[in-house]
Amino acid sequence: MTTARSLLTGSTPVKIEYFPIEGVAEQVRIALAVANIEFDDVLIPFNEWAAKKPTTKHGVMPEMTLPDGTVVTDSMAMLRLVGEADEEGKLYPSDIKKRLKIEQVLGLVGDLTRAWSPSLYLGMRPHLVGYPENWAGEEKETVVKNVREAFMKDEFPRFMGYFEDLLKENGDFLTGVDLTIADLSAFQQISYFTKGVADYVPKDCLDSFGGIVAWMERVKTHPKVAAYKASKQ
Ligand SMILES: N[C@@H](CCC(=O)N[C@@H](CS)C(=O)NCC(=O)O)C(=O)O
Repeated sequence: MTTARSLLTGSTPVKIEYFPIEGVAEQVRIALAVANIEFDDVLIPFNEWAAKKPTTKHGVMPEMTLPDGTVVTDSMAMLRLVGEADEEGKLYPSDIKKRLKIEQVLGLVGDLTRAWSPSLYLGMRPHLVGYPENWAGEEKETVVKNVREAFMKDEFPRFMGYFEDLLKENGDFLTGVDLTIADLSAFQQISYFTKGVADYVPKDCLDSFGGIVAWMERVKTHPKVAAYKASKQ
């Protein structure tokens, strides 16, 4: 039987190609580090993307190339594969009850990402939501402000409330005592809001969610996560 670990390890390291940002690839990079799988972290500069895009399977990154040459697309598929390969069996345990909890959290993270999407696209890719590609000026500023402030007032606290409930119910991490791929995925999306990179999303937006702040600290100080982060500095 082919195991996830045998797919991800071989004579050459697995390769992950993505932009030189955290984005959707960081959860996979951290999972690889936690699962103790050597990988080649290939950073593609933004100015090389136009030439590379047509060579990718679905016109997007990340792409993962397994030691046997198989190309894998989609960060969530990668995350599950790497989780399954964890030598300690904790990142994505085979126990179906544990997996069901993890899947529900991954779905919730997907819902949060989707709820944030209009705010993101209005700012970055306005032509995809009905505005000119070069949209700029006062009108853009006002629309982006209104949409993002509405998100921060209603949707953000609603979602953070669900994550706080999960922590109350499950303890140290979102699905129980162990760090799983659910924590890595949620951590990546939630920490984005604290980076000060999106206008009208204040860096201190999590201050009133003490349970989440404490959980984020536990994720960051998990020995393998901390070792990975330190290795990148
Ligand atoms: N579902 C995919 C989405 C990948 C995706 O949308 N990648 C974006 C960057 S986060 C991309 O490659 N954008 C460049 C483009 O669309 O040309 C995943 O999670 O891997």
